[in-house]
Amino acid sequence: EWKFWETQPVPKLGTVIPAGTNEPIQADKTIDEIKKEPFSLPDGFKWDDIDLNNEPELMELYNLLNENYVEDDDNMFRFDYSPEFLRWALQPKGWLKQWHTGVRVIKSGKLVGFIGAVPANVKVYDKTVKMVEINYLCVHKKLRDKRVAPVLIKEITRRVNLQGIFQACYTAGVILPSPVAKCRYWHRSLNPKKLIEIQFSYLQRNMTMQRTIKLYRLPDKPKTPGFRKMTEADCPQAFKLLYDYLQKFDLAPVYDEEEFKHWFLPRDNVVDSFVVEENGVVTDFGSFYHLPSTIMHHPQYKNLKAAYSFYNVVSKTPINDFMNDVLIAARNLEMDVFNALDLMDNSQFLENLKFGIGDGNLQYYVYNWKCPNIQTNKVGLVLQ
Ligand code: YNC
Ligand code: MG
Repeated sequence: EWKFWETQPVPKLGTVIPAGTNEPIQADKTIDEIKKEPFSLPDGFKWDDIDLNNEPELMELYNLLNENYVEDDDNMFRFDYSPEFLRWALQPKGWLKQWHTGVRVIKSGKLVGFIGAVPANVKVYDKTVKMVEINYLCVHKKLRDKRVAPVLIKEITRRVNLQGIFQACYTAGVILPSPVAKCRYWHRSLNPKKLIEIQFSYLQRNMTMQRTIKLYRLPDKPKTPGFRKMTEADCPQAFKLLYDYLQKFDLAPVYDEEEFKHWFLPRDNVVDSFVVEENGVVTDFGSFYHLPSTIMHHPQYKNLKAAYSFYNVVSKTPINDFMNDVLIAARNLEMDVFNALDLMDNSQFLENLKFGIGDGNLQYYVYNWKCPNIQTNKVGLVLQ
């Protein structure tokens, strides 16, 4: 057990870290302590960085993930990150091509593995640390259980270390040594009939389809005066709202205004943000990203359209009213479901707005860091 992870600077499962501890496990390496050569892949495979600005390469990554990335526990749905979404997620300020690390079959050139890193400043308790966020670790189904994932992880670590960065954060559905926090997804039906037909959700006992549709019905348009899509002109104020809000969490990104614009200015079918603005004053901010899933075996429906709650901050509108407007906006973009984690202040609206609890947890990790566990409502970090 943990043949790979026990070699890594991560806390062993079950260790309790004393209050007040908040530091690296292993000291930063000097440049000559970092391997200059890439780690060895099994025979017949080679490293190849993916150029996301090259359309055919972007499509190769899209297809690898579309066919081989994360599925639900019952293998009914698989994430279908769009090409534009992958560009957005993997090219924030400071992105590097060598952190879009691919593995190809030498003979055919086929892309069969990937891992991505992007730079981020992350606050852990009272320290802000330059890290990377690791995401989109994927090994082709035909290459599973051959210890390729540890090689991908060691190689991205080497490439990140070469830039003077020694910490990383990442999330996974699986338990690894050792989670720093644990969150749960909740789901709010927007198109209950479809969700039931594809068995994403089930008709409750003593409920008819008609009563279910009525239960989840939302008004035609948002109700809060001044609620609208965020524009570039809103960014200085919306940025300030979010920046100040994130200070109160024990695990949260620290953006500058440029990064705020990257992550939150609306991009069609990628990310949407909304504000409440009256007389030039932005008082509330909310956002979600678009992450559809492929429905793997259904005669009629091929695709599940899902909105994922990103960051939300209210300073004037009651949270339930504001998030209800966000739900309406998502429904008006033809989303079938709105998903949200129970982190930040989300538990204040989940039950009131008819979200149902999901199955399985999302575990949060910080590589090469030791600190006590963070309560779910003190997590202020949402990865894509
Ligand atoms: C996982 N998700 O325990 P041990 S999340 C990390 N994250 O190691 P093999 C994982 N490690 O137990 P396979 C992992 N899943 O021997 C498994 N492992 O110590 C560990 N799935 O490797 C596992 N994407 O190659 C074991 O397994 C070892 O062929 C086994 O490949 C695994 O992106 C995987 O869920 C996940 O594509 C690639 O199953 C494959 O099964 C797959 O024999 C579907 O691996 C897609 C999927 C994962 C999504 C994600 C975050 C990844 C974080 C990686 C860790 C980053 C560390 C920080 C690095 C930078 C440091 C700096 C500075
Ligand atoms: Mg493998």
